[in-house]
Amino acid sequence: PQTVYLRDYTPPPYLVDHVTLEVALHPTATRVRSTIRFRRNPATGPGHPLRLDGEELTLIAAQVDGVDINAEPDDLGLSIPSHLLPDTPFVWEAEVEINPQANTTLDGLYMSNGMYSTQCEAEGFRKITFYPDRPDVMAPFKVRVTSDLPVMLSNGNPVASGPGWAEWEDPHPKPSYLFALVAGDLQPTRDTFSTMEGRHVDLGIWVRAGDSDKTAYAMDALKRSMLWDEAVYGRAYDLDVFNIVAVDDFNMGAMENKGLNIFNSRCVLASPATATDADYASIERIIAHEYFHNWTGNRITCRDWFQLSLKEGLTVFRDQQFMGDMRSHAVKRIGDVLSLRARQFREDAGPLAHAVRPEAYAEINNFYTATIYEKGAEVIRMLRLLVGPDAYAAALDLYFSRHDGQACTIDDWLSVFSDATGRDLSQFKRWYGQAGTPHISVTEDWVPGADAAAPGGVTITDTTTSNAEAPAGMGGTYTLTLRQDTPATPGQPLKEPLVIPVALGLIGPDGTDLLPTVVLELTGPEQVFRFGNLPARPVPSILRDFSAPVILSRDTTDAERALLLAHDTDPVTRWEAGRDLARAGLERMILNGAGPDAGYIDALGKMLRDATLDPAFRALTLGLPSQDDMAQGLFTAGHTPDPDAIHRATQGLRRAIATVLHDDLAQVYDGMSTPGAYDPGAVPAGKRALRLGALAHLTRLDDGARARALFTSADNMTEAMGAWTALLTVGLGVEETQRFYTRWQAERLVIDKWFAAQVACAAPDRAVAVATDLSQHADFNWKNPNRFRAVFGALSGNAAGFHQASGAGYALLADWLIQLDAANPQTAARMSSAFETWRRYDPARRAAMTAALERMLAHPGLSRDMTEMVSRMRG
Ligand code: B3K
Ligand code: ZN
Repeated sequence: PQTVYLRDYTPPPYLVDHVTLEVALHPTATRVRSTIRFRRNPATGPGHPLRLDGEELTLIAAQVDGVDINAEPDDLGLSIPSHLLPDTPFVWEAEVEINPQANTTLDGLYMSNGMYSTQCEAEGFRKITFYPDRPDVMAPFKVRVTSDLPVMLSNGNPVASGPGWAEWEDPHPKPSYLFALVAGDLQPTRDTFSTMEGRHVDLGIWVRAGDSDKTAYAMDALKRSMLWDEAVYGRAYDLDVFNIVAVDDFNMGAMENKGLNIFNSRCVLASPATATDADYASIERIIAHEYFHNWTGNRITCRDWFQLSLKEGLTVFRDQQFMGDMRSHAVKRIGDVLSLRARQFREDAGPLAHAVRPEAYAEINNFYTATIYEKGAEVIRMLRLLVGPDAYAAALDLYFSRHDGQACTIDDWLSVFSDATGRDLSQFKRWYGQAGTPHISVTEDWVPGADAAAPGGVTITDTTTSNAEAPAGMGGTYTLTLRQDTPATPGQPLKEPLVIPVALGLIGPDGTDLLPTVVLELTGPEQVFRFGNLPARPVPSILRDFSAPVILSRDTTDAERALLLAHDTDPVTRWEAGRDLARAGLERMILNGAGPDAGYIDALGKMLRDATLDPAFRALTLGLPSQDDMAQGLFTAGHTPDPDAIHRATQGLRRAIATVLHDDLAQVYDGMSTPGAYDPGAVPAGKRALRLGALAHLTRLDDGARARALFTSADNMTEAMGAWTALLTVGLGVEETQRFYTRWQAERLVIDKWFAAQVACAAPDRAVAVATDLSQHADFNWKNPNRFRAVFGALSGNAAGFHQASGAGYALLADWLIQLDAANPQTAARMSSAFETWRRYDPARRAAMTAALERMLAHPGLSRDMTEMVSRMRG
């Protein structure tokens, strides 16, 4: 496939002043008439042809200024030579025919369950009409839809409507990727919002008949998001209506189309009986994320797709701040760290590693990655930490005032920060261009003082910028040497040092704070920091609040970890200390055949019993590192991970925790019940998380008695799922699996869970068989991305099951990806990253994984999406 390079960017030679679309919907023969007012871009000079992208369109007729023009489209669009176009503004009109029913890619205009829906980001608009389908061409749109369906929606404000037609007008210039159109037999849930600027906004959430009882939470989350963006970023909504539509067949979570967000049903519909606490949190986050895009993405958009993180990294950072404010900052941050490591560090460590601002792509849809999104958000978090919250707020105000209505670059974004703060960000900019996760290693030195520490506290010296010796005769001196090193990634063998903010605190041997959090700036390959006037040798608490997306290594002892777990005042490093203890113990079990670590279990017991701690935090502490996480850690440390050994060790540790802490777990289980009506709020959700975490352990010992009782009595999906999966995980729950299905057969989102949990919880030697059986179930619909992902996403997430030594997991997934690719390349390509870890494993597994990659690559007609992903993975 053709590669697109950032360095080849050129501005658009023609700009668009206005677009009118008339869309006559028909399942197999939809007609789209476009009237587009073009003008030459004075910045690019004369002589350029007018290039219009267009794919899978049948051109009926085209005119320039009312005169028929003989345009001959190829597979990718058409060009009109400059000399056939006037120098003054002109009107392009075209009529095309498209077939939404035949569109299984879920990109462009397509049908799902009798309704019409669109997805245009990144390049779907070109499947609707001929257009310069690039984000730096922005225009106001007017849309007239005709169809025999009762509801017809598009971007902007409603203008007029009658039987069989509706007109919409979006006054805000927007790129074509934000275009949306929906038609169907949809039911609205309505509400209103008054902005701080006094605008009255009609809110609507549109769903299929029968789903209206599941919209209340999303509506509430939307209003809170609107209020929060006003209060925290000073940004008000800018149209008279804001609509959200739920669609069952959708490639990702949701899409921020201007004034008309389109959501995967799974990311908007919730009722206590059908959605878990995790679903509620994810709905809240995604509603906020798409809403926040109105300012960060829609009003200020990207110049080109290499700048994708400009809108995605910033919007993820904003949704993280919002969720922290709505729930608990500590719990939110720990959750974000977990998913960053699970997805982004994994990506950075393998053949798909790429920079937050990539330099080249074949298929842009392959770059909606954890690196663009989550690492992009981490980079902004570091920037905010380095400049401080006030300067961050000032820089954002400048960003909005300087760039509103523009299509921008990451350079523009950083210039705003250097202009607002006077700070030179040239080294910081490397975070955008350099792929890979930096490793920071720490060494320490301690010189006791001749005298007790003097009043006045700890002195801090960065020896790279100052030669000052610690004042003699006053307390002890602790020296911390930090080294940074980023391993090579594909196409980037050499790495430069980054600016890394390292938030640090020092803790005394008795657990007291010797030094509250300071932020050290690591800019060189190695830097030495000296802390003088200390009363005793401290234990460092490094990377507080996970101040940078790096891998930290430090020679430490279990005793120090236990001290941090008991006393660290920063919840993230405190949790991390427990995590490190668990990891170290598991590694000894895996590599040396050691037994479960009694010290770790003892420390865990203390956390479980500590009623002063937030239950949600305790629940996180109870979680063990995932098996994939262990595999990645072992690989990074130079070992070849054995998925079966990791599975056995994890099981062994769980059994030991259940046995040793039985009484504490039973007490937590009884004490954390949440009687009364289900409330999805963070506090009761935290209690349920802790209680269900305890249940998972107890189910190993009570033959499933508690879990069966809870499954029967549960009046909410969180507890029903928690009880059922606790049974499945220990090989019980056959009857409950049947009951679950019978009860929820009519609820497609619940049936997705039914498919997923059986595969995710299957024993390693059963997972492939379970997935195979379920793929033959009458309710398995491989063309629905949610259902496909339920089975095959769960398979690749079942580490020991997917990595079965026989290679059967690899072969099964490859077969299905080939089948899916022919219908839906985007989802197939996204799920192919299950193979990105092949280099970690032993020769036999590597051979089986690379054979699966070769087989996919050799498949005739493989999509551009899959071809790019598979060739990058194969390396
Ligand atoms: N911007 C969309 C993602 C589009 C993905 C295109 N393959 C959703 C979001 O990030 O908010
Ligand atoms: Zn986004």
